[in-house]
Amino acid sequence: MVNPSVNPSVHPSVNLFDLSSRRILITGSNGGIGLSIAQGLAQHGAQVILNGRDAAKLEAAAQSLRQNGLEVETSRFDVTNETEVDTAIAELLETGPIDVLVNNAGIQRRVSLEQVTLETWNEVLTTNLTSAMLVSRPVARHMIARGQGKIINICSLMSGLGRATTGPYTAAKGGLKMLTQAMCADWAKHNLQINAIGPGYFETEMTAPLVADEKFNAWVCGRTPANRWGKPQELVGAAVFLASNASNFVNGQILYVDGGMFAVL
Ligand code: GCO
Repeated sequence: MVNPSVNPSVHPSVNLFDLSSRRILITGSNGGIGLSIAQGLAQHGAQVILNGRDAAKLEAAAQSLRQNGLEVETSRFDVTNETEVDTAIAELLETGPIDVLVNNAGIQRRVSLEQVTLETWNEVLTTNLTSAMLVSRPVARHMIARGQGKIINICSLMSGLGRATTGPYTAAKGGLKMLTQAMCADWAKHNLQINAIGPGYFETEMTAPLVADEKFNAWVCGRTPANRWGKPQELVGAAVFLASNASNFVNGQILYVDGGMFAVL
């Protein structure tokens, strides 16, 4: 007697996490967390498209993956420039679909809010939040027409918690969490799944000054239940899950990958 609660169509040989044949665009992926996520997705079978503003840095990042036998395309555009975004996405769609979009591009400018300039505020909000709308808009139109697609927004621990001197970043990442939920509201009915990853403290170029600061390093290791910084490759599992069929009924969610920091006082 077959157990009716077990889905007969799921056979052990089916790999829910298989990314082969998926074409995945990762913005801001010529270094840091974006490049680590791109490498991990490619290692799990995806065809990745790296993005960045700097052509030389982008090509160097692509070579670093290709020399490991990974399939990599590049698309140079500034995620804050509407014309560059629309042109680049149209060009990419001429040569194939975009199955998954990872909105990773982001910057950090540490300054207290009474000191921040409007220029710095706008730079952070545009790069970390508005860019996700600018890139997702043409990609979502394509995904809606196809009747399928996935978007992963790289948020932050600071989508839910503040820290002194990171006001613009915190506001942007908090907005990106809510934009994830807004995208779900608009696009889930078209079979798009839009979710977020909230990294905790990871050792990257962006956090290098913090890692080097003995007092701050001690605070992160003490405040994080896992008592350590994350390694960028430790974000790959969450990205593979949210880019794969395993998350087809997950929508509008944020998955914190933070060693437990968000869960405890
Ligand atoms: C900081 C850091 C953080 C981390 C990360 C935490 O100044 O506290 O830059 O913002 O980068 O975003 O989730």
